[in-house]
Amino acid sequence: MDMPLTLFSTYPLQMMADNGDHDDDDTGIALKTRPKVTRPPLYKVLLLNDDYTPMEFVTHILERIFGLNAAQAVEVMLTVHKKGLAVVGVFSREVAETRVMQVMDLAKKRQHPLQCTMEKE
Ligand code: TYC
Repeated sequence: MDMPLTLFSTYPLQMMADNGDHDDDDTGIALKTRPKVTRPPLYKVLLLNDDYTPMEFVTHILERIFGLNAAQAVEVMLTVHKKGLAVVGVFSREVAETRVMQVMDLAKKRQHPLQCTMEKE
């Protein structure tokens, strides 16, 4: 009987589980093999310092886009200000891309030179 496809939708695991029995060389003997499961890569989102973006704007970004509370946002903003950059979060590729875009869009709208990038962990 055909199984409905949705039963096998197991994202983010990339292969479905099975019973691990595979008669790969047609010997009639089913050997156990480990199903290969891999996790999707994670991406660090980095905020970069500059000399012009107001501290209040960066703090606002960290609260609104990255969900930090006021104290955390000031702390991370000051880390970027002093050290030149900081990791502001680690996300799936899609979420990281969206957050970077949101930061860059808001910075552009307000004409601040703030830079936000992502890199694979
Ligand atoms: N260096 C900026 C200032 O003195 C503040 C700042 C902090 C800018 C963090 C960017 O990612 C940044 N106004």
